[in-house]
Amino acid sequence: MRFLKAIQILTVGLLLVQSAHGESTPPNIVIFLADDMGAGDTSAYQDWAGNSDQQQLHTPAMEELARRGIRFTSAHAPHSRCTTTRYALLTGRYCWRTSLKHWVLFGNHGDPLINRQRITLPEFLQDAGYVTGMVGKWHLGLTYRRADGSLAQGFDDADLRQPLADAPIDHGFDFFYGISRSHGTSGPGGLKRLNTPQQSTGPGWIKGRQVVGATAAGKELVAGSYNYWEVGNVVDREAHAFLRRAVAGDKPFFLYFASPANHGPYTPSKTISGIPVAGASRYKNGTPTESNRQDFVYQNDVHVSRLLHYLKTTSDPRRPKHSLIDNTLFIFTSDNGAEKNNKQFTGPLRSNKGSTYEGGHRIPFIASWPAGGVGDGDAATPGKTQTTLLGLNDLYATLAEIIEKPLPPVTGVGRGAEDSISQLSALKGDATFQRSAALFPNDHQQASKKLSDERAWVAVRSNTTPLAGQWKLFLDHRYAFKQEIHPQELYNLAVDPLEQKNLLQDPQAKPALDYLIAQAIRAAGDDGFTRTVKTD
Ligand SMILES: [Ca+2]
Repeated sequence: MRFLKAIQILTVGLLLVQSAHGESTPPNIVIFLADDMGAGDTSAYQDWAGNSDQQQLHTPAMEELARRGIRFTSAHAPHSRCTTTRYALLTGRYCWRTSLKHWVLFGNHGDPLINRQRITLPEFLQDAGYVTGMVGKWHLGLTYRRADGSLAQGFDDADLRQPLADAPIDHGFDFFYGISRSHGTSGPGGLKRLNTPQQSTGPGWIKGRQVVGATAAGKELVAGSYNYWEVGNVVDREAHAFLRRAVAGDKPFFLYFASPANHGPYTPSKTISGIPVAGASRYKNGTPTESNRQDFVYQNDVHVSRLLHYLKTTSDPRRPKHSLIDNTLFIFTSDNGAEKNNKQFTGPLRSNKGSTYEGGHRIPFIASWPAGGVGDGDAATPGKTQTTLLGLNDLYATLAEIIEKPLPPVTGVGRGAEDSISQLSALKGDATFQRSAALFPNDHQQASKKLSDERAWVAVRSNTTPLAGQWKLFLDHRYAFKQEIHPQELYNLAVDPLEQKNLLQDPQAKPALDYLIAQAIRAAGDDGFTRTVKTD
């Protein structure tokens, strides 16, 4: 064992030497974020989910990515819903520290959730010389303008011909082509959402600051400019256009592909760049699924296959003789657990999207970066599986370590990444990596029968308690709102993965309980943070 350890240390040392001698260049980065997709929704996790070939959706591109790289079986969305996870992914900070303690931003306006003074992940990468692009679903709030150019109060008094006053390009993206929130509520044009001068559904496609389909007829968009069944085509087209422009330059690129699929309504495109999608999804045994929903999940696999194909077949202008894929960190993941509460989609977890039980926030997560030692890049051999804890809020610090740039401070103007801990060694396969702070997943549909603030539960999840196990403590909504500790449920996932036996009153579990409470006290508050900060 000691000999193996020595080899590991030597290997890490060699990588650093390579870096110091400039032989490696900052990697390109692709973060592909599926919507509402559980790990059971991809055949890359078939063995983990326990699905038979008759019930497992076949997602060959995701399987290929997993063979090239590494998949995590305990990766977590920081929250169990769309807006909150997207906030935490882009800021490295839990959304329960903001005014939005749970659930999502509603309506076509929604005051922008990301403060302008905050350094987002794409801004951080811009500062490091990256060209940054986003396609797809934003769902973090927009500010429109009225006809006279003044700031609109919301969608009702907005003039869609005026440029947006706050949009993704104000938060670090050089390029944005996407939609305000989920595709079914981002624009009119079908599914009984009529395109009229008074329509209140949404602006449809946004390019930079411009509403693509704006007309002089109030909120009425250009006929046909927004079509639910074409969202896959459009985001795919714009993602590849961004990549082609980026590769023509000399900067590394960061692409955030926030896929509208597979959030309802299920509207698979007929084809994407000639690849059939609608009607084309199959179970692993080859049987057509004949399911609109499965087709829409499969649409994500088609996107991934097209991105992989592009990266494999395009030369890297910064690294002659290599294709782009060698020095691209490609991450596939989802914004929350499976939409449906069904083990076929959630895998062996309790509950689903909208829950602080594992099914709400444990997600598929696959990463590949051959030049950086994240997987071997060989699609012919099995990939690695990693069981350590990871949160999507960790990507910020992980990328900071990769590009060797210090994180922003956790206080003052220009703060950022308060809850982000680098997972680089875990991505490289170190099975002993332990996340130094607990994870704090949030948003619990089981806490109230109706939508109410009582759903803002926060869990404290750690594998590093003084008591062996994988412990998870549930705190009710008063933690997020008032920093008060009111324990509700305690589970040891190592022996109780389905979160069935509440050990809160078990005296033997007290060391774990005390540890998790101490973690929660340290992490509490809107100005709190959980990453390690050097104070000297
Ligand atoms: Ca979602």
